Amino acid sequence: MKKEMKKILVTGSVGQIGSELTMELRQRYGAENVIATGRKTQPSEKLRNSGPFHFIDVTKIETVEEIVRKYDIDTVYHMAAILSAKGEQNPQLCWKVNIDGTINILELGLRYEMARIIIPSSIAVWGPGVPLDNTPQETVLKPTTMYGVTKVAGELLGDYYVRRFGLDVRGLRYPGIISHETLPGGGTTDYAVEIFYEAIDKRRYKCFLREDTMLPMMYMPDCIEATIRLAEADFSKLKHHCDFNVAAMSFTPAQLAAEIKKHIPEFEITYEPDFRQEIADSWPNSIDDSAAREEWGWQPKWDLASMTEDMIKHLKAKRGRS
Ligand code: AKB
Repeated sequence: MKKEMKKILVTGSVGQIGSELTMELRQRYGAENVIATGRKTQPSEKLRNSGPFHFIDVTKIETVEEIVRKYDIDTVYHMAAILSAKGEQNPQLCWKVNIDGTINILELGLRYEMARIIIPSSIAVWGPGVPLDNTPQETVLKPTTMYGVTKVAGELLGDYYVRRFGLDVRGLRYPGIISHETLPGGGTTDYAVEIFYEAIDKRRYKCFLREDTMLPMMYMPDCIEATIRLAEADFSKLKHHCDFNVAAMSFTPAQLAAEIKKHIPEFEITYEPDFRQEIADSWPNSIDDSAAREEWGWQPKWDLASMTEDMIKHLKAKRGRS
């Protein structure tokens, strides 16, 4: 008989999404029931003091298995990944972490008859040939980045484990995630977080994408809500498993800068596109998430205006600025 969701392992818990997801899961399921893990980066005091934390390496199955056995883990939120920009600088590491790490988690899921595994995917699964506006759930997946290649493979692997072994695996395609708690690292959408820090600290920002680069984005509270809502959805109602499109808002750097200017009128933005422009150009402008809305009730709450206001409020308080 399958276990229930009682002991949760979060990989990549020191990262941008993992750090906030862990805190929310601890709130909901009890701090001692959520085991946070990371590879090298030291956790914040807040994270370390809020419940168990261990260092593991997802590419070395024995280091993960030790924690699975120690805590009798039945659920994994597998957040550890190398993102798009870092993946282009080190494609082999990207493959190793994202593919070896994912299959290790899936194998442990089978071995220990886990109740549920959540493996996020990304808008990076798309590439040339895809409709750029309102990109459908079912469409061609031909990414041109190593990160995208690993995310397509991760979705297919997850779906394979569902079909072949009956393992409960779920995943959603994150857009760029914007947050004020932990900085993102190594992504193409990172500009949409950096811009807020620089606007508050220096009143100016040099953007590494062109001003008209439209990308799908989401505010962290919506990201956490989407992830946990999918994890808690009734499995029998899911027609898809590891590849749900989820959308919240889309904007260009120029539109974000204009929104920031409403709160910080002196703010100035300049543009100096680098290698990340090509990555961004291969991703959609906006996505159709009707499958997520129908199958598990996805409904975003934050838009560009409300997210910008909230980001500035929190970051001003954090940086001690008025
Ligand atoms: C990245 O930019 O690589 C990530 C993503 C969209 O998955 N934020």
